[in-house]
Amino acid sequence: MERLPVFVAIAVATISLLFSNATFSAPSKKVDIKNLPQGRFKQEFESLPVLARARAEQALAAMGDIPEKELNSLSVGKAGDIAYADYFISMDDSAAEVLQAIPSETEPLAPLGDTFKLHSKPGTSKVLFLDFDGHTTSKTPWNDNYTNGRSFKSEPFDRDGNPRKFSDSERIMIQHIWQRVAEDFYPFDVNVTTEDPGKREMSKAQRQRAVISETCWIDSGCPGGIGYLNSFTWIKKDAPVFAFVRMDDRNTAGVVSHELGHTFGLYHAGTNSREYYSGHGSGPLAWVPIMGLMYNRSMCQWTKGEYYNVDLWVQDETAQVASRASGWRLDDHGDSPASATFLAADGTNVMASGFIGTQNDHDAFQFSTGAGTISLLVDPYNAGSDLVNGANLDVQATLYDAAGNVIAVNNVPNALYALIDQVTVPAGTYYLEITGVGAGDPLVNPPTGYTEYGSMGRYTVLGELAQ
Ligand SMILES: [Ca+2]
Ligand SMILES: [Ca+2]
Ligand SMILES: [Ca+2]
Ligand SMILES: [Ca+2]
Ligand SMILES: [Zn+2]
Repeated sequence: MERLPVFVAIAVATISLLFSNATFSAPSKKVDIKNLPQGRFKQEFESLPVLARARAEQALAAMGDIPEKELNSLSVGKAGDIAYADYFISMDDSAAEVLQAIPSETEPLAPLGDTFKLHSKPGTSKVLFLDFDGHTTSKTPWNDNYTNGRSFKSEPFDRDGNPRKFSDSERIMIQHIWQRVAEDFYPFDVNVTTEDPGKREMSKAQRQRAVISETCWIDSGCPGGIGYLNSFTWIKKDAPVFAFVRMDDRNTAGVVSHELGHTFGLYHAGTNSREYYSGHGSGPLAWVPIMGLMYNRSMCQWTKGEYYNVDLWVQDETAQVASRASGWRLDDHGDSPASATFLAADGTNVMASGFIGTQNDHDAFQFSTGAGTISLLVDPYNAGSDLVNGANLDVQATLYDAAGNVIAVNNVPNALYALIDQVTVPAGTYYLEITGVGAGDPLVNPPTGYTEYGSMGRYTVLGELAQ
């Protein structure tokens, strides 16, 4: 697996910018398996036995139209298994910022003793297991294709030089990595967990292990992450994805979600000229797709290609994940006043929580108040007033009266939360409707923000009613 040194790649890119603007903006070609371009992938593919070749063809076909530049990071193994090796950093010059290894969060999300008992959908048999305490990989295509069949061991996740013990700050970091990955997969019928389901369970279909460890077992040098295409659906194999990175919790979680994305059959979210889109914007709403170069942006969402200069060949990513996971998480609150969830007041306070699970999900809540001023805050999970912290949901809140008239609408610009603040109302019954929204315009040049497509996730409601 040879890579161009970064400076050569930059020089080549600069030259193509100078001399061939036309090629730069032309749509990229898609992979034609019968007519592969000369190169490593073609060599690997053509040296396969017929059966393995058919398997590889099938796996690629299941992803739809793949851009040809994707072949850079794809390789095909002896049995026709297709692997992604993501050398994120060499693809982009923002590498210097990326090597931040200090956790961005210092507060735990759960008791430290529960760090290895976290579940985003307890009771669901479909599992994404984030494995931090070390793992021995054996009898998988990784062994067949990379270590001549030998088993190999990954050391535990470690940031303090003592791999035998998880310090408090390591536990906090693990919780935040889990929370971010859990948020990315929250709309689907899968349980993101830090608790080991056991060897037998992990070899079943619709179980996927992600090993977070710096132990590198690839001779040709370690990528940021590596994973097998579609391995979420594999039976009798526990072929993990690996995140080899030493970065902060945000970027580590980005690599984990990206590699898990490949196991559901996702390819990269690129542009006409680049395999990985590196995102746009600055501040709390700086955006990048999970399947792009997902480093150093606060908003990191699934996409269906709604951004400027997008490649012609893009997937509807959430539909793809949902189809592999055999489903979405069931909706928690009715979509209209008629099916609204009733909020009982505790004194003058109301509280609720829920999630926006699809683009069409509206969650409706009903409450009664006396005459006076009322306020309602809708806050995405673990997002602060000017922070994103792994949330994908940007919310809009609408207040209706009993007759269905809109009393107030709020969607705070440059932040994810919504606040209906001190609205004066007569006594009566009211409805609060919550939905996911976009921000800015990612389709123009220069692009800003995102569409509502990936705006999904958990929220809490805090209300202050009149007496
Ligand atoms: Ca383990
Ligand atoms: Ca340690
Ligand atoms: Ca919902
Ligand atoms: Ca709903
Ligand atoms: Zn990738």
